[in-house]
Amino acid sequence: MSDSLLRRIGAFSDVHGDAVALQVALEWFQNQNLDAILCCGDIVDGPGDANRCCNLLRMAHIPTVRGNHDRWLLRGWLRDLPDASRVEEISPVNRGWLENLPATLRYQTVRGALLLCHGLGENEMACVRSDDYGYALEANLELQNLINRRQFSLVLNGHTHQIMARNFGGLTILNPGPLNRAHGGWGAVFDFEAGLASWKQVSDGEICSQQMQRF
Ligand SMILES: [Mn+2]
Repeated sequence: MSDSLLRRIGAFSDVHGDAVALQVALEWFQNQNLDAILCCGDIVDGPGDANRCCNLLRMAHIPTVRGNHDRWLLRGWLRDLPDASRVEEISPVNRGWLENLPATLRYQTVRGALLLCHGLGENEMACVRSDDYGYALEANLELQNLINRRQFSLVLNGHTHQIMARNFGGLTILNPGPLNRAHGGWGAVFDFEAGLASWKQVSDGEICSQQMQRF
């Protein structure tokens, strides 16, 4: 990882316990000569091995922000969700790692400042969906704040489980989609120099290119 402007990154989100997909994705991303590999949160809750997911991310030093499920696990909230992770499954070192995940991280790219978050900014539950239009966008306070403050050119987020690259004036929102294979097994390479999003899918232990979009 370099401290200079990011040109091309790998990103994924909403792992939800899928350590198999995470291992495949990390190995693939690590061979792509990327400037950074970033994770938009929601590591836990889902069928699979949340503790192993934490191990993989922690040992690979992947910058990760906190998702709503990561917060809920630590607070003991909504533990009756289907496939909810149990806090006892998570090793003390990984619990500490989860506790210390920031809500947001900031980066500089060749396309301007990037905000890494799970939802929108500090709010892990806020989101923009690919089919939100009109009033849904106007009434989206977190989105309007991000657009109007002009502090960031790029938001890299997750939470919706939808792949997306949408421009709102000077703000581009990029969502790599959910890495958990039950939700699609998505990850993405975002090329800020070329303005190109390339979504990848994990299937049968391999990564396949699926969709590209200019942003
Ligand atoms: Mn979420």
